[in-house]
Amino acid sequence: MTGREEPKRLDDWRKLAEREIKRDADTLTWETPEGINVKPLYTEADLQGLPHLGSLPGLAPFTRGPRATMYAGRPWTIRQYAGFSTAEESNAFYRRGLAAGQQGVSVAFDLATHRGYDSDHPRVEGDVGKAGVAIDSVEDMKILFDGIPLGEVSVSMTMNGAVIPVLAAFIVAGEEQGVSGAELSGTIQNDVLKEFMVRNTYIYPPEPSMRIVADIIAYTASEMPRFNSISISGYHMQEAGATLVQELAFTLADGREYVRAALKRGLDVDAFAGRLSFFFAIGMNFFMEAAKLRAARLLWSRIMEEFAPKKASSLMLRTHCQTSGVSLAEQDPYNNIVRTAYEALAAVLGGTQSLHTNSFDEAIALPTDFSARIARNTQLILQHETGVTKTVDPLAGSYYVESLTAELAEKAWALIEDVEGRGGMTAAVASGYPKRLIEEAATRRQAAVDRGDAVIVGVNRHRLEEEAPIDTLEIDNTAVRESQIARLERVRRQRDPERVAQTLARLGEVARTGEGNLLEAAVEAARARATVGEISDTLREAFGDHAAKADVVRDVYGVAYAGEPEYETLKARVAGLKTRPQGTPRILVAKLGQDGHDRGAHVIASAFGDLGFDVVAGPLFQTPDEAVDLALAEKVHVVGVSSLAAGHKTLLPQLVERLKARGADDVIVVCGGVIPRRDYDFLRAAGIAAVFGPGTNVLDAAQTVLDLVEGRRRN
Ligand code: 3CP
Repeated sequence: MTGREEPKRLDDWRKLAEREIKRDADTLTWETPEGINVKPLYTEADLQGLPHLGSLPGLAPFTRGPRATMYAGRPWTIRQYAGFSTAEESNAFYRRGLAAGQQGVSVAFDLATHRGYDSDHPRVEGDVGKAGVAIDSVEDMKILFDGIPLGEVSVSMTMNGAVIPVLAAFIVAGEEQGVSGAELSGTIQNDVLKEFMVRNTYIYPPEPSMRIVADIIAYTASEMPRFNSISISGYHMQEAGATLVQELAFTLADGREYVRAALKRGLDVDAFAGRLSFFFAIGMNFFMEAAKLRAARLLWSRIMEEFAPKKASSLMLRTHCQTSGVSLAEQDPYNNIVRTAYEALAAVLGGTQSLHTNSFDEAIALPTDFSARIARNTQLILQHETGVTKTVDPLAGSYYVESLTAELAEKAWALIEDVEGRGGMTAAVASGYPKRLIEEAATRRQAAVDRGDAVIVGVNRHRLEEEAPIDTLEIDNTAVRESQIARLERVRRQRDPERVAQTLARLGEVARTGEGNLLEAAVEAARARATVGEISDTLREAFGDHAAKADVVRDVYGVAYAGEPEYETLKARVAGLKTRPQGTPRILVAKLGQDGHDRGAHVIASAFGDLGFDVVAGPLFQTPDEAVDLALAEKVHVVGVSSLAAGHKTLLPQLVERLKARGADDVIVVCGGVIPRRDYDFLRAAGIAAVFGPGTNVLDAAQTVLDLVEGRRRN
């Protein structure tokens, strides 16, 4: 078919299509959450005038991939993100993974480490060793990589808040393994802007946090040429509910901001740009995800052109991808294997450099050896059995995928420019703008799932009558904490206290004066065996702590439901309580411990608010005592705790106990989030009135809470 004949032939097609479906063919157009109208048919005509066509892989603007031969020359790195419990246990897990075909290591740290607390700190009692491995000092880091040659295996570390002490400990662990900084290869996440937006493992306010990023870029550029200084991450944005356009735009806008920060520090663009790396989520919108990676490379090279680099590699976007955690369901969990496989294929067709595939039990717990094996094998099978590695960018030229690439690029560029108009990403983040857009998208998505407009098999369609339990991994965090504390005490006993004090004093001076490099000073402190907590506290003294404000979006969930009988009935019930003795039901939506995943809490706060509840959105990182203080001050009927980082068994019973101790046992406590079924009885016995696991319909949860408040349902 030639372009000239097409209009008439297209007309014929439309007539035929409308005869087939007996309605207007335009009704088949799907409007995605990105606001892209996906048509049922793309043709050659859709390629007309697309500006990005005709490029080649390995050559700017790299739309078709950063390497000339891509996977035909070398497949992507199978890099599974893992870490739990102690350094010994995580080390054994990595070694088993590497022996079984994994190609790179990716460390998950526990939340205590993320937030710069040693394992013996009272604020982190529920967090040690839970959502990742506990690292307190170089001694832990050495154990973590024992028997893993750091000169050969590249190591990625997801660390942002406590990035200075953790990277310093890694560098020293390398040194003591006989591997110099120049030989170390790997990546540090070091992307703080998205922490303020979605992930929340920040420690310091934005300005000193940006200095930390720039100091790390400067240090690695001169001392660690094989090391990627940053992993500019959209992953957590999509996990928090962002559309793909938002994920793309905000990530690239963050990248632009980091380049500016490094330039401001006096670096030459070509000295560091080639070692900036990226990280995206890959969700279930298959073709759009592949197109997103192509659009990302195209736009990044456009952004980098502004800084006039001389090296072509400075324009190149290289990325890690992870299949989407939020797309996985607790219900009928083996479906998650299938979801992950499709997502992995989309990442590969989009041209990722490195990939993590989630384990099917991710929505419930940490992976077991069994689920980790399936996740790893999903990639090995793609690499060895499917033939997808043999041809570079096999989707190129597809009418649909090229159109999507162009449309995503265009929409994301408009949002990038919008951010630019607001003074760049640091200013936009400070104003809460991107966070608000993401939360609105998340709430809209939740309403679509609850209404059944967005189908999730096994959750809101084809749900099983009865779920068979699966084996999940449980961490005894009391044991982990005790063993960490024992090692910490040993480290403190054996080190030279004077040297520790001197190196920490020097670090404090570098932080306060702005003279010198923070990482360089922290490496000295780490060599002296200063701990992660001590190094972080030294920086806290100079920079202060950041506290985010909890804003809740309104009129998004309710708008999606307006007029629906179920929603209106519930709303009327809530309104009816206003005139009854207890008045409008008041709920505190609380986050306990160092768990910063707040999408669920915000969606609940927003939806309950629209239903007419009085909602108090609690701050992040509360201790049970602090949550009780707030609950009593605000005179709430209900405390709803959102828990996504496995601290529930420690922190929730404490909360109930403290309420009782303060004579407030009439306050109803409910919880939701990533809570395995096997813990439900434990929590109920501890006084939790209702547990809402993953995949709970928000209206069902609201109804249960209302029943509890009205006394129709007993605790
Ligand atoms: C690659 N190479 C090639 C070819 N392809 N050489 C010849 N022919 C080819 N076709 C070379 C590269 O130039 C490079 O060498 C080496 O092979 C490795 O390739 P790579 O593409 O750089 O791959 P890798 O080392 O795996 O690095 C991938 C990136 C890195 C760049 C993306 O940043 C990375 O590994 N990121 C991972 C981030 C991560 O794991 N994050 C986990 C987040 P040279 O280096 O010599 O050039 S987990 C968060 C989960 C949620 C949460 O936060 O809790």
